[in-house]
Amino acid sequence: MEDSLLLKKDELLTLYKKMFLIRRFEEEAARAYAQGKIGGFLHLYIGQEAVAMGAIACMRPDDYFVTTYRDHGVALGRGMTARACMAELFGKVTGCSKGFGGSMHMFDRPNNFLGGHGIVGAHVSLAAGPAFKAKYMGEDRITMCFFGDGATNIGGFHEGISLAALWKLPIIFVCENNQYSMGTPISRTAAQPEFWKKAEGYNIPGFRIDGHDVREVAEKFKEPIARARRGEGPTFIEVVTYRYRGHSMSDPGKYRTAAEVEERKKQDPVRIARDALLEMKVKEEELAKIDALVEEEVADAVKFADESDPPDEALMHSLTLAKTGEDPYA
Ligand SMILES: Cc1ncc(C[n+]2csc(CCOP(=O)(O)OP(=O)(O)O)c2C)c(N)n1
Ligand SMILES: [Mg+2]
Repeated sequence: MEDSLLLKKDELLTLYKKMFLIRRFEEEAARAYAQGKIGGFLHLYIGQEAVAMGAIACMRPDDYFVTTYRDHGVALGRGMTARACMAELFGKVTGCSKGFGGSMHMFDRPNNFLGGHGIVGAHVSLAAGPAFKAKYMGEDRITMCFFGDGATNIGGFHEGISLAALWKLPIIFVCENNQYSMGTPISRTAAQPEFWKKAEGYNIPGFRIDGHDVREVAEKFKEPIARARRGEGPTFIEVVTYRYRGHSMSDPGKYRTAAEVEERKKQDPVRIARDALLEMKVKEEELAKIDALVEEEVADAVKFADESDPPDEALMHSLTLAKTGEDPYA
């Protein structure tokens, strides 16, 4: 990569810390799942951390984020506390969705993170909503919508991108191409495996980037975001990445070889960021201190989640928009 494209050391340190937090948070979540402390689904983002963090690094606090069920990375990256995120996984009242949403339904209004959605592709249409609202209200806020390679084959994706393109909405469509939809490789799902080319069907710009180096992701996101903020409409960015764990915790991963996974791990985004920092003359001891802080934060989150109470039924009945009268996009 050209020197001019590199993030400053402090920026990269911040991104490294967040990526390591996401990694360690999810490893501990997997452990808690195996211990029966987390129920339902749990889709891990391990291996894809540089996608969320590179994108988030270029956005403003008042911008919106919408993503899939593989949502802990975006939630934590956007600023949700490890405590609120872990407690949600444990189904506790102290979780970000008061324990009613679980892994797939993270939500964080203060950080403008609008979920966490379980229906493949449907959230692409939902994401066009806040983008429309921003344009309608004359705000220069962007919406960033993440979805998988598999989602580009489903109706909701096409409906959302079609209107967003027609109305030149301020939204970035981010296709996280992790090579698989559940256990099915893209060679068996996609007639057009260069997903970015789908942008052409909607007359918007599209391109593909590698998603392993957070510096490169951040660099490549800057211009599309500036373009959307100028009112020139959406961009489709395909980010090539890989998930190291199964589709969800119940996936034994028999559709790919251990050798393939090991080969992909050679491009570990967390390690790439760490190595880049060492090259920038950050001392090993400084990184060890950051790592220790992250370990503390994750251990604290697990303890907090474990010790929190589950929500009660009365709370469930009181939690309706009609009752609170709140605007979720305020
Ligand atoms: C409409 C719909 N169909 C099927 C499913 C079941 N399902 C959950 S995840 C998934 C695969 C999606 O793959 P992709 O979009 O590539 O995202 P990834 O899981 O790889 O991040 C499927 C088929 C669903 N949740 N919603
Ligand atoms: Mg996929």
